[in-house]
Amino acid sequence: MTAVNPRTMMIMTTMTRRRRGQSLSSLGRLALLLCLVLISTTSMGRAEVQFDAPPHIVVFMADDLGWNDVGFHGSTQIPTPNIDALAYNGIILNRHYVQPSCTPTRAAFLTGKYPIRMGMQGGSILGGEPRGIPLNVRILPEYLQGLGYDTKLIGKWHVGYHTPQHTPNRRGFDYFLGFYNSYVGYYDYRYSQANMSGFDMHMNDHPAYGTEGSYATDLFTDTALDVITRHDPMRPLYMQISHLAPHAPLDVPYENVFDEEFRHISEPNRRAYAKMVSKLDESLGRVVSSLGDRGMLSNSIILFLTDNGGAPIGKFRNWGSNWPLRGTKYTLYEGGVRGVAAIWSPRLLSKGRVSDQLIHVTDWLPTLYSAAGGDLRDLGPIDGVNQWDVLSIGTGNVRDKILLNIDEVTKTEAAIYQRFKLVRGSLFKGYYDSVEGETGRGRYAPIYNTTKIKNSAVSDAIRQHLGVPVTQESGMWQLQSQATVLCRPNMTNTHYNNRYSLASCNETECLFDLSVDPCETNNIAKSYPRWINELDLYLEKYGNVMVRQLRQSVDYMADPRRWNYTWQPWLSVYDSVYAYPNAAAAIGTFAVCAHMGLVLLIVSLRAFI
Ligand SMILES: *[C@@H]1O[C@H](CO)[C@@H](O)[C@H](O)[C@H]1NC(C)=O
Ligand SMILES: *[C@@H]1O[C@H](CO)[C@@H](O)[C@H](O)[C@H]1NC(C)=O
Ligand SMILES: *[C@@H]1O[C@H](CO)[C@@H](O)[C@H](O)[C@H]1NC(C)=O
Ligand SMILES: *[C@@H]1O[C@H](CO)[C@@H](O)[C@H](O)[C@H]1NC(C)=O
Ligand SMILES: *[C@@H]1O[C@H](CO)[C@@H](O)[C@H](O)[C@H]1NC(C)=O
Ligand SMILES: [Ca+2]
Repeated sequence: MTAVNPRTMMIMTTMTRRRRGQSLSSLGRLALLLCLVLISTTSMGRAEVQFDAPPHIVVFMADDLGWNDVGFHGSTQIPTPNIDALAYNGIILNRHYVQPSCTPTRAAFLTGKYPIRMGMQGGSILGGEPRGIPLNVRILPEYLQGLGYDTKLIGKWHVGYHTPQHTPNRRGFDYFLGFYNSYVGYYDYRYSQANMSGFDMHMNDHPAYGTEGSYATDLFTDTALDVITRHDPMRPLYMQISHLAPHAPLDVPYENVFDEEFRHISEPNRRAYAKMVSKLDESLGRVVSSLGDRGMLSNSIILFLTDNGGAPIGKFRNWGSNWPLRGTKYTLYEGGVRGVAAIWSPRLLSKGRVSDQLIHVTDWLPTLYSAAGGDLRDLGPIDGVNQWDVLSIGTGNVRDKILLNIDEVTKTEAAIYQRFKLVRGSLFKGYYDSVEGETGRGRYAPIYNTTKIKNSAVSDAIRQHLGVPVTQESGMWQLQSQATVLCRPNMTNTHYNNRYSLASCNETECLFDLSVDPCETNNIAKSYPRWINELDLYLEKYGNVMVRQLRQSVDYMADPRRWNYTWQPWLSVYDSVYAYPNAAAAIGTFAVCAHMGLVLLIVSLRAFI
């Protein structure tokens, strides 16, 4: 944008602040105001929005949900009738890629940028770690507010809270009920990190003392229903329900979950996990019903997705399963990054199908913004692409490449180009690379109860409030079979599980042809040097623009003991290293606006002369 060195900016800002005692945020606001005035006078007569009213957008995000833990991917072990109903009546996004852990996925979702652009490509933010999405990056709810949306975040945030400026209310959400860190206990809402421990549930800027005691999934669902009930249906709503479930710890719900339903699962932890997923499913049903009751469903877009793959082993083990995909959360194998996802909306023209379109989590910013009637040019340079039109129509492709990640600290990287995927490096000597989790098949698995899906709250709501027939049971079987990954797609036996020996990629790079080897068993690097070369160039292009990780050591000033045993912002934005990019941006915006202003002035003066 400007050629000024960011360090110079930093120094300039510091000087300005010292000299005039002027606050950065007011400088930013001034810059923004000037810009708005200029822009509103120069961009009159923009194209009208196509629809009568912008859609309500509900994003339902699960945390660490495994590929194999929804019915529509072929396992009957954990019944998910509401999630399945949404998927079968909408579009199953069967090649939806995310980042391998929480913070990077959420950052990518909210900004439309690959995390490497912001130094967010590494691990998730630890409690007390002073970093977050840089303040100069605008995020999805801010853009939607610009289109008149009411914006609500319920549940997990996890993209920074060290200063008040990094918290949801200052970043485009006009309502927030949830937690800042990577997880909390399901009943006590406490989070612990190193020798620090404290309460982490907040309503807007305040600790939500007194909410503890109800199961987190219920707290978030009840809050969502409350938001829907109070919402004026004439105003567009953006509601993001970022559930804690089914992230570890395995706290089972006390109510509304019946043991008989899970008796076929012999591993007790897996059974606990199944109950947690079941509550998640119930939550979706209640939210969709409530949208129906308020007359909002007929103009809604509902996106269901997980932030990363399940964790069948290791850190934050939740006994999720990514079978038959290889690898777990944290890895760049399919089990880590090919995330469960589905979308439903009456606005989608072609529904009731499985999409193999390549989608990356960065695509949701432009896709939802465009569906909301926004002009994509507002979003500036991003990595996400608008998938709405091809999703809706059901043909075409807008993406044939995805950067899965480059992590310069762990030395892992991966990318997809058409059928091919290149993977380099491993974590913990490949510990997470070959695990999948339970198959959920076999003689103890229950039959797939499609009647239950047809009678689910989601199906009921669609039938009743849209007056349209829902996908029939025969259709469900067909979609389920299409959405089920077979390790060797050309084999016809669906229970085929006799593998090649897994190629080890921790010492050499691996190239896989996902079209015939979605389970990443067979390294074909030696046979396809041209593709290695293509993918290498692609990775190098991003390697060159990568911002080094913002990783910070934990600041013990964040210790909840200092803050009434509650996790909350502990720094002022001036103390924070990452205030500077923001200051630079404010000055940058101001400089550009001043420049534009001058040009306009000159042009108008010329007109007079
Ligand atoms: C917690 O651990 C850190 C680093 O080990 C130490 O500096 C700090 O004093 C400890 N705090 C308490 C209250 O023990
Ligand atoms: C690669 O993985 C194998 C086992 O999967 C392990 O024995 C070996 O030490 C690993 N090598 C490196 C360099 O991590
Ligand atoms: C399937 O679910 C329906 C309704 O939810 C129930 O009545 C029926 O007994 C179930 N079928 C089987 C075989 O479990
Ligand atoms: C498997 O099937 C796909 C199309 O479904 C085809 O393109 C591919 O060549 C087949 N591979 C083998 C090894 O038969
Ligand atoms: C401190 O936390 C307790 C709950 O743990 C709460 O009841 C009390 O109001 C809080 N005090 C302040 C000053 O916020
Ligand atoms: Ca996660």
